[in-house]
Formats: sequence, C-alpha cells, structure tokens
Amino acid sequence: MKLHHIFTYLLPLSLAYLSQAKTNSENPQPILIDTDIFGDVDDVGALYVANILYNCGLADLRGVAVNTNSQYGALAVSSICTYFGNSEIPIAALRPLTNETFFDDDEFLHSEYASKVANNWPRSLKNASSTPTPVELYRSVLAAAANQSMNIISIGFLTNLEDVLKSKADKISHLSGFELIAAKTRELVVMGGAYPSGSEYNFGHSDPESTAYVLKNWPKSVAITYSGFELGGDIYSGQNLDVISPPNSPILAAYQWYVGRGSTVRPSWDPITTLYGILGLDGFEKLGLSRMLAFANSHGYNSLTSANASNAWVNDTRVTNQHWLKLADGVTNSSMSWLLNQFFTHDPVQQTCFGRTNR
Ligand SMILES: [Ca+2]
Repeated sequence: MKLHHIFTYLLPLSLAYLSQAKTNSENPQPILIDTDIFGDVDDVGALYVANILYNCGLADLRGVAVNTNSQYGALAVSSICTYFGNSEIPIAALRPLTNETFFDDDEFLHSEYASKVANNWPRSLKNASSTPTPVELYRSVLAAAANQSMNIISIGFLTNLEDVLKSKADKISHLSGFELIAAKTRELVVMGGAYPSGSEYNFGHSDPESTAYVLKNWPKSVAITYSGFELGGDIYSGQNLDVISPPNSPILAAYQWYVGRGSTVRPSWDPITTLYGILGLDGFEKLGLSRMLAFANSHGYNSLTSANASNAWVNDTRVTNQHWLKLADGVTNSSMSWLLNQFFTHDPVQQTCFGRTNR
C-alpha cells in the first residue's frame, strides 16, 4: 500500500480529532518563527503550516520575526496571519526598514510577491515601523516562556539570532540573550546548510558571519536540528493550487507571482522545517499519520568550512545535541508533497487541520 493511501484512510479520524478550537488543545508546542520572507516564496508555505497547526491547537505561535529589511516582509506576514484569523500574532521587523521589492538578478526567473500579498490582502499591521525589533520580540517571548519549552524555527538568515545571543539584560529580562535562550529554548530548528556537507543559501548568501556566530555560540545544552538543502530541495509542493485552492487564497497568488509562467511548484525547504519544528519526530500521529521524518545521525556536530559558511558534519561521538533531518524509512517525496499540499489548500473557514484533500 502506498503511503498516501494510508493517509487517505486515516484522514477522517484526524479531522474529527483536530476540529477543536485552538483554545481546547492539549500542550501545543510553543514556537517562534524567524523568516527571511522576501527572496523566496516557501516561507509563505511555512506560515501556512504554522497558522493551521496553531488553529488546530498543535502549535502555539508566539511570534514571527523577520530577518530581511524590506518593510513588506512584516506586512506580508501580517496578511497571512490575518487570513487565518490570527491577527494578534506578534510580528517583528528588522531595522533599518527599506522599501525594497524583490528582483531576481541571479536567475531572472522569479518575481516579487511580498508587497503584493501585503497590498492585496487585509492585515492588522498597518506599518512595519510600529513593530518591536526582532531582539525585543525574542526577549519578550523567551522571558514569558516556561523553561526549556520554546522551539525556535529559523527559515532564513541567522542575523536575528546572532543579535539575540549578543543582547544584554534590559527592562524585558535581567537575563542576557544567551542566558534566556539557554533557559527557555527546547530546540533550535534551522533550515540551513547541506548534509553531510555542502553549501546553502541561508547560511552563506546574506550574512555568513551570523551563521558562524550562532553555530559557535549556541548553548551546548540546547538541541539543534538542521533541515538541509537536500531534504526540501528534492520535494516539490504547490502542485495544482490554481485548481484546488479556496477562493482568495494568498498562497496561490504568492506562488504564482514568485514562480512565474503560471506555475505554483516550488521546493519545500521551509514548510518541512516548520512541520518538524511543531510536530518533532513523534507528532505526526496527532494528524493521524505515520512518522514522516527521522534523524540522519546519532551524534556529531555541524562545522563551517569556509568564509561563505559552507558546512560539513563532524562525526564526534561526544556531541549528541545536534541532528540533521531526513525522510523516515518508507516515506517518499510524493508523500511529503501530498501532506504539504493539504496545508496549502486549506480553507481557514473549515476550522480543521487539512480542509479539502487534493485527491
Ligand atoms: Ca526562507
């Protein structure tokens, strides 16, 4: 039996269970998302996963920090959260703010979407300059969190995390940023790097110094899980969004604008990372699914091998807090794609995890 047949068989059970309101849930995983929403569109897919699992009561979305400077990043995040009825989610914009829109001067294939989402969909955030800074948001969220509870999901550059680690005690907390992270974070989940070795955009393109700083200075007591280029890069999602999306779907428009030529198909780096950041390895059963992700290693640590933040895994048996992800045995790329498309085609009014299926 193919795995997606198992999903279909189990889906009615999961829908019944997950149709509860978010306030009725048990132990939602607290998360903070750190996104470079601007230069690629899979961050929109990630925000879909986070908002839907928040509404299902499996995630507690405490905030979204943006690590790119365009004002349209925070505004687009607000539009997507507002679309899901979550206009109260705190959003932080990196300073200095710019009016920049995306131009693909690398491949001349992809196009701007963030400003268009921000200007075509309602949003509670009117002006990015009214948001806290990412450091203020991180410090507030961490200060209010229970010990070792927060999962930080990094799906962009590591600029904000470097700034948080370097932050000093202030009126928000008497702890330094390092101390706050060590005390309150359960796990850092990073879309970045390639495994067991390689080079990748988030690590090396914009701010490789921050990558080096965070990897070197991350508290050794806090787990790090990496989602590498090779995992999401091989799994395409967004197929047939134009056929099966609900009316007025911002992800349909965003993927169409970004991908171009009428296509909505894109690799799945950030949505997969966010799915793991909420469900971990064991949470898929809460969706009525078999486990879909696994650790590819039992020990060792990530190391940077060049100034542009290329990385390689070091097989050190003394280090056990770091892992990289792979698909679980028996799970295919198309099975993961199917699952992500359940999120991408979800209609918020249905008050369920998956909404319609695309089968
Ligand atoms: Ca991203």
